[in-house]
Amino acid sequence: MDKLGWLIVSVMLCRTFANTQSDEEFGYVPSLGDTSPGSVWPQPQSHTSTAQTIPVTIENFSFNYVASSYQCSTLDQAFKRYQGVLRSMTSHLRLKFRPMALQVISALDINLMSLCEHYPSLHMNEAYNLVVKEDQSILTSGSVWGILRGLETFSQLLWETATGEMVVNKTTIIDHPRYTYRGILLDTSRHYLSLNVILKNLDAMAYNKFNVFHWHIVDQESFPYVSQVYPDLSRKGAYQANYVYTPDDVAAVVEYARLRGIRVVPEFDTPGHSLSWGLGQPDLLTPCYASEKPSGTFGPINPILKSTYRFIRNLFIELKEVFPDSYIHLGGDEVSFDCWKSNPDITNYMKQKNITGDYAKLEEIYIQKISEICEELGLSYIVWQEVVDNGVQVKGDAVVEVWKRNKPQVELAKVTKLGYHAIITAPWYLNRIQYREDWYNFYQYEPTNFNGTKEQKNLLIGGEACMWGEYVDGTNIIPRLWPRASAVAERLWSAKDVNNVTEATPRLHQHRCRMVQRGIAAEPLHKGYCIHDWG
Ligand code: CP6
Repeated sequence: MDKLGWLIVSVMLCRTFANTQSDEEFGYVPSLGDTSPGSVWPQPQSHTSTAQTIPVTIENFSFNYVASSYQCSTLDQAFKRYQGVLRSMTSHLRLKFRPMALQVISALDINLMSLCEHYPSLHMNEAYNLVVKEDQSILTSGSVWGILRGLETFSQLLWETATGEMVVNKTTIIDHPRYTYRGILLDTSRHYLSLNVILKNLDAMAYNKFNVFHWHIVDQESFPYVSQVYPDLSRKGAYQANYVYTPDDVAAVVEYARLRGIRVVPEFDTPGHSLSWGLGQPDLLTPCYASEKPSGTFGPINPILKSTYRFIRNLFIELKEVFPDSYIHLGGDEVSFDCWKSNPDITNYMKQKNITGDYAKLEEIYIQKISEICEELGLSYIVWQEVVDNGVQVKGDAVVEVWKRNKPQVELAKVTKLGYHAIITAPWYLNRIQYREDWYNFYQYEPTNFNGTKEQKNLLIGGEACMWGEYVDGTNIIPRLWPRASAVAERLWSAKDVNNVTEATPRLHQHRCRMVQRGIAAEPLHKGYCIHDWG
């Protein structure tokens, strides 16, 4: 045996030896628990497997359409990605020989039963069936998006034996998501995030079956979106010249997401949270007054000028071209009325409209006009809960996002009673951190625990994990999100009764290690180690 061979064997002996020693001495940590490998996260709706394992050849693994299947370039690209994922599962401990086996799995058959859709949507079908057995393994779905989810599941079923052999258990999975909207919010205004980080996060989202990237792209602090109709917005509003998203950058993000069955919903939050917009667009913001003179500071977007609505309309015409999703997020949260109150032109306008003193009504007038622009342009929209709290009537297909941590159940009951679709993010503020396993709370939150009829519960279409950008940038955002966001992923995908943290812990540990192995810098859940180390 050569030197390397001896090294491998001795390392393996050490590991075997270590596992027989006392917990104390070698740091074996029972709190993470043991679980059979090849567990799937988020847990499928139905998963049956036997103890029988079948070897898998992970080099040159092939994905083949069955004769009756539709074919699809989105899937062809996914096959290449997953070939890479499978190859990356080889550990450095892997032995170069494979025990003789009568039957090995070297291919997964694909049966796509409908035409390939180009872009994912709120109503996409993500259900799939997966059967893994010796003679034929087959993945079936009524839609390309279901095949993508099934490929992810298949990749998670493979595991490495102690002798370095890749195997899979004989398995049948029937799966579909509990909720159709499963999002992650990233905020690229408080800190700029490089394209690399955004794409890396889309990889992690795909590994967790998330399907919406809510891109909170601009806010008070900076305006990194490069607009072709209003280039001064980013020229003057970005942190610096290279901290921007050009049309090519946005197209790259949208395409990368699409290939993974992830929608990109951009948020252009108004009329509040818009300070950075004012740097590149004169007269857009309300001038605030002090002692009957303009103070030089600015407040929310000025709702009383015709130019405001011309501007928004032109911008949204562009956004409709740049972002293919049929939804846009209009924001509408946390509008401070102080500046509007100080401005005499606003006061006069409100007198004319007979709404003196009713600033929520003024906000309503603004949102109503923006809503009409969306309607005219054929854009559907999402709004933060304040919009409805302030009495605005939104469009029938609008989605209301419940974020306030104070009694979200009461808000959900109210919003759905009004007949609106809702998504929830209140329990999932991942930007907030604590020195403990805070994913327990994310995991155990039951979205349907509010007073309402069955119809009302059906109006709740999902939720989002939020990562607001005040304290994160490219250096720490990925570990802060993962694997904590995975807890949210399982809540939104798996059955209602999958909420036991004790059962989930070993699976989540395994899933975190799997993400690490795939190049996601997911932080540890607690004490312990991954078999395949980082780096
Ligand atoms: N920015 C915007 C924010 C927040 C919101 N909107 C926010 C509020 C509270 C917390 C975190 C973030 N930073 N535009 C609220 C939706 Cl804890």
